[in-house]
Amino acid sequence: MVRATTSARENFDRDGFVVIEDLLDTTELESFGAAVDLGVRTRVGADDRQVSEKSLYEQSFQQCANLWEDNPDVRGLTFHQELGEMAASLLGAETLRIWHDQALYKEPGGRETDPHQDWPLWPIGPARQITAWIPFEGSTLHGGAMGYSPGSHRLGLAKFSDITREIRSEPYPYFDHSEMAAPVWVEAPIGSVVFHHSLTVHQARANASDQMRRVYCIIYFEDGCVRSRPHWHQSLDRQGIQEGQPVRGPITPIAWPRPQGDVPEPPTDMGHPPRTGFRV
Ligand SMILES: O=C(O)CCC(=O)C(=O)O
Repeated sequence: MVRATTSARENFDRDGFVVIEDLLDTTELESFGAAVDLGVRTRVGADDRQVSEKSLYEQSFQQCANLWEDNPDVRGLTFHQELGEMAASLLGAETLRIWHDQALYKEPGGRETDPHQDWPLWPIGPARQITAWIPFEGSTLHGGAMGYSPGSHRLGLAKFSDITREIRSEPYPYFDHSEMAAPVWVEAPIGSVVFHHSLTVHQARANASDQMRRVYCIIYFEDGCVRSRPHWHQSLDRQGIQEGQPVRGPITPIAWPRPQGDVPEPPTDMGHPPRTGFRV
C-alpha cells in the first residue's frame, strides 16, 4: 500500500503539487529509463536537427506520447500500481484511467517550458486529472527543474496559453487577477515523483547542462470524465469518443486499481499515436 500520507494530501490540496520522495527505487528507474530511452530513440532518433532549428515548442522537449503502446517494457511503468495508488489517493479518486503517458526529454540547450495549465489543452472534463512527473535521474535547477505556482489550481482557469503554438501573444502569467503566487522551483531527488493537478500553473527551466533531462510523465484521470470539446486529441479520436461520452476504451484503460501483474495490451486496430509532439 502506498497511499499518500495525510500531510502529502493536504499539501497537494493546498498547493496543487507535491513531491513524493523514494517512490521508485534505482533498479526500477534504470530499467524503465532504458525502456523509455529506447522508445524515444525509435520515435525521434532520426531527427538530426539542432535545437535551434526546431519550433519553439520542440525546443522545450522531445515529446513522445503513449510509449506504453510501443514497448511492453514501458507498460510496467505506465501501469505501475504503487504510482497509480499514490496518484489516486492524492486526487481522492477511486479509479484512475490513463489519459496518456509521455516522455519529455529536454535536450542540452533546450529552452524553458513556458508556464501553462494542462487542462485547457485537453478536451476532457471535469478537471480531475493528475500528472506523475518522473525524472529518471532527479532534477536540478541547472538541468530543467520544474516550477509550480502554489495554489493556482484553486484559481480556476487562467487565460488560455497554448504553448504548443508558435505565437506567444500574451505575457505570463495569464490570470487577470494578481493572486497567483510566484513559482516554487523543485529540485526532485532521484527516486521521487512530483504530482501536479491539471489546473496547476507550471513551467520548467531551460536545460543549461550538457546532459539530456530524461523525464517520463503519466497523466491519469478519474474514471467517469467525459469528452468536453470537439478538438482533436489522440486519446479520444483514435477510439471514436464523441462529446459528452465517457472516456473509456483500450487507449485510455484503467490504470489503477488493476490486479497485480495484469498490464493491458494496446489495441491493434486504432492506429498509432503521433510519433512526436502534442498534435499531429
Ligand atoms: O517537463 C517539462 O518541461 C514540462 C512538464 C509539463 O508541462 C507537464 O508535465 O505537464
